Amino acid sequence: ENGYDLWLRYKPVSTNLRGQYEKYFKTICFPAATDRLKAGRDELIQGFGGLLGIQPSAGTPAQSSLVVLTLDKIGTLKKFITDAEIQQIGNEGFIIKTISEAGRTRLVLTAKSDLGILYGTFRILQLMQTGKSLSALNITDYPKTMIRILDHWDNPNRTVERGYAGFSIWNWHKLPGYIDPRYVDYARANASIGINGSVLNNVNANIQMLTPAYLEKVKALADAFRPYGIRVYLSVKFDSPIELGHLKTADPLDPEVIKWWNAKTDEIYSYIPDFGGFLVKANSEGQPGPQSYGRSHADGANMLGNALAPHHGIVMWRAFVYDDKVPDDRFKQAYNEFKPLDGKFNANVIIQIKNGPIDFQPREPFHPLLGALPNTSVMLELQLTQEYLGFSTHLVYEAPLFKECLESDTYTHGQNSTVGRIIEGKYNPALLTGMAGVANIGTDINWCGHPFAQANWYAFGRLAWNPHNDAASIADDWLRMTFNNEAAFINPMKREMLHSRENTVNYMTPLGLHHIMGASGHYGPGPWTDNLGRADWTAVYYHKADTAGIGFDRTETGSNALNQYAPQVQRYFGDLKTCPDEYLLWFHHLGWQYSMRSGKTLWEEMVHHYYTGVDSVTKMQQVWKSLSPYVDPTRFKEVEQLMAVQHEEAVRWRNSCVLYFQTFSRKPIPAGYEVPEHDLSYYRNLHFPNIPGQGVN
Ligand code: BDP
Repeated sequence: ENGYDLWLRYKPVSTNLRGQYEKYFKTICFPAATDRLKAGRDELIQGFGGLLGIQPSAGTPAQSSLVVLTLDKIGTLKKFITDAEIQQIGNEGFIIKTISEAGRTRLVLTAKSDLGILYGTFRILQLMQTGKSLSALNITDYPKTMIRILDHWDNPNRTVERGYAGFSIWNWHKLPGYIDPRYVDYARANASIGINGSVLNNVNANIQMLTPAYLEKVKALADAFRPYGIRVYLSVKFDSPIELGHLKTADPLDPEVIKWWNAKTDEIYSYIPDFGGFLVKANSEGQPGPQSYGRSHADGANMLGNALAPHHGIVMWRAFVYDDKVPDDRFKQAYNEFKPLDGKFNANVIIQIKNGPIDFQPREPFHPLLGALPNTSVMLELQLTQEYLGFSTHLVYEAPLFKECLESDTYTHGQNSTVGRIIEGKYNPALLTGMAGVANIGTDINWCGHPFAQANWYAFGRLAWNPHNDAASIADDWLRMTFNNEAAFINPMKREMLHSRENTVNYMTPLGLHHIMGASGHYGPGPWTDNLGRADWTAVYYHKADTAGIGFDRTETGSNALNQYAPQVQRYFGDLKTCPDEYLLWFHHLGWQYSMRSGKTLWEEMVHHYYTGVDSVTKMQQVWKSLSPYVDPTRFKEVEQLMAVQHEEAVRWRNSCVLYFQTFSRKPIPAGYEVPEHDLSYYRNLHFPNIPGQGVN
């Protein structure tokens, strides 16, 4: 095993359920007149072959013990399906039932669309892979969001911004002539978790992607993905009319510019009739945008929206904007720019908002724009690639991080108006909904660099499908499908996965510290970073440590960023009596002697978290060692080695941060904790050339 098969391994079923499964799949009725149905049937056949070692024969609906038909073809079996169920599943959902009639038991999978059938086939396989009984199924399921998409930050030269799993899987040079089988496996994996879109290129976009030669290549990928229900999208550079079209301006209100985008968009659709649309990073980190021409985000987004509307395409316009010319807390800038534009965006424009206000930190409070744009379509942007979570050497299961955001109560629509409900479009059904994950995929044989990083791709899909799924059951399914169904393996490893994100917060950024990573490539610790192109890229801007204390005061006495939240949230984070320890230094600047809930001083508590973080990695290593009987040798060894690297890096984070902050606290490391091996200058002087995944900052 090398991890290539992801969670679609289809290894032989060894439990006593085997007999039950076989009964259902001896004769199946699954006519496949379209590519999408064929994809579903092929997957089932492959799955039955691997799981059960059987090749089912084809039968009529009456003869078959598994019947897979869209609702319009289901005939007399329709009597088992209620109108309410049909209503509920929408266009992408499905119904799976175990039906007993005249002494016979059969499985029926039905849906309105071929895509619904495809999703249902993957569900049947998942049930078998995770050891579930099929004898009394009554499943009605459908995606709770519309756009479930991976954002690849891949460049045309195959480097990947913040990519830690090798190079881009898109081999632009060999496209369109050569279709790597990997593209199809990519699409299968995505379809298996309900992902229905893929942005192929980096948000820091290269205009090359819009040239005819590249559109041919994009078309080839779109054709490969189509059977799996994956639409392709492109990131576009706002100044393309100048750089590619040789116009004098890219002003979104200029008639020539409008004409250029309309023609370019029509051209794209002449290659790819179901092209999804554009993703745009504008007026952020040096990218051009409408503000460069005195126009607003809405002017820019709507101009592109108008070009796409006749083709039913959409614009995903990013809210990740900040500018060092604005002399204010970076936390506040996105809200300040977008809040006044609520309701001004076209119906096919959706605002893509990161989970937190700064940038995918190990822990962030939810973004204040979430819930603040009731008349605008919004989607959540999560980062699967571990830019700030130890790259692909640290085992960090991100679902608890995603859930923390999704379950945050924004109070913008009364109590319990959680981010998850906002993302589902509960409060304004007319709007588009969605979730984007910045992909962690590359050319590494196991796709994601770390065998456990696959779980983040998997969990993202499951949460985009249903934000109310829970992190533990997703981990459970993933472990069973990716490794085995042994309780003695699943239970301890699931516990480690569920703790892994908090462990990492502890050894990187406890108590609400944020953005204190190394300057070059965001690798390792760099709390001392104080001299970069702009203040809001440094660490000292965020931790504000001095001999009096530490933390970013975002209350009324400080930047008052808290003011952007609903009053209940303001009070919760603003009042030291209620602000959880986890968010303390996000919102408060406190003295080193500040007395924590635990009775420790702030300094002691911080030291405690850093040491606990490292200890928990040691414990995770021990647990993994004890599980060797349950894991194939290749993957066992790989994870073992990566955990050793993680441990070493966790120690470096701990020692660097504790020694650095000690220069301000001027307090000893409390007794009982191991003394750091080196002094601060040693850690400050470490250099790591050729860090993977370099980006714009
Ligand atoms: C940050 C990355 C940078 C990206 C930027 C973005 O450091 O490389 O370009 O986000 O989201 O996380 O645009």
